[in-house]
Amino acid sequence: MKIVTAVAPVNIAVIKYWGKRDETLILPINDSISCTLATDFMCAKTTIMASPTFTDNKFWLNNEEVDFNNKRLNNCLTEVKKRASPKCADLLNWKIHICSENNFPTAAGLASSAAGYACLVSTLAALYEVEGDISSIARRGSGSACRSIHGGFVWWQKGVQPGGEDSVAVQIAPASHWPEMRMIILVVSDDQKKYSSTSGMKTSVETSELLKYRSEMVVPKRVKEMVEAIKTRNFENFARITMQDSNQFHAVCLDTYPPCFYMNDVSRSVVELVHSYNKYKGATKVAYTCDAGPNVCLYLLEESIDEVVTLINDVFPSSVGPSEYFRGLPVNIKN
Ligand code: 2P0
Repeated sequence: MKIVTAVAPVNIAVIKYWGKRDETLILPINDSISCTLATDFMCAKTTIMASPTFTDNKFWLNNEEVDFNNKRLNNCLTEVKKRASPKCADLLNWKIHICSENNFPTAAGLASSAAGYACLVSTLAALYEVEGDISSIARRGSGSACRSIHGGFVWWQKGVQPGGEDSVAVQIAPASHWPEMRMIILVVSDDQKKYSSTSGMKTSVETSELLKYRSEMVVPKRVKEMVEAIKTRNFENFARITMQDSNQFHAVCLDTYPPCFYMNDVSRSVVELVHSYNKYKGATKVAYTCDAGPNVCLYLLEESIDEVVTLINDVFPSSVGPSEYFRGLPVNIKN
């Protein structure tokens, strides 16, 4: 028998992925950019055991057995097996038991599927000794998962090939390139989100004219500016583009018919607080970004951490959300 374990962290996009041009291959309509968190906080951990004595494939997620007959899981497994090392020929015929867990709320808009599938594919790749880039395999599990394969600042290039061979994630720079960069995750609610990202973005593609404009006219320019801001460590530009892109993503959600509401009053008051703080400082010191849920991620530099954490804790009493997170544990970026 053979046992392998891997961990993969969450990533938080600063240029959002929203919309597919191919639902089966999970090919996006635009490029996206994110930062991957350090692994010790908000990560998925997966252990896989393969044995010639197992009679069935089995999968446990957060200590509950779930159906192995899941399309995305099986797509990932098939793709990994295609690239298995010749040394693993026997192993390919053995059944596997997968055990995966997240150390943060699942499906609360905290990129749990990104960490989950990145971790699943990394563990499968270790099991079958796959070499080379595995981001295009993780993409088949969940689009955003391809970005969690790398640490630091990561760019998912949408690619042009119909089969998706060039729809891969690449590292723009490791975390050490900008060691002062930090995130604060504000868990406004750990409830499961109302509409899944998968169905929300499908409806957006079908109904939102703003999304078409965004993917064709806005994102390509923004991606270039963001890569430049990261390469030159220009926080002012990094923060402005991050906030503008979050706002446009939520505008697309509102332009979707019927609309998807992800942010709530608490998220919006964090947004207002960030703008007031930046105005008071006379410079852009903090950026907010919200995904498909009400939680807010702040990007800021180490020099601002103490003041911003104090401010958040003063303005939002711990009763607003699970205090351990809401009090704003600064998170490092993974190398
Ligand atoms: C992102 N999100 O770039 C954006 C921002 C949510 C809002 O990637 O259908 O869970 O599995 O490919 O990866 C959520 O999308 O969707 C997402 P699927 P996924 O982080």
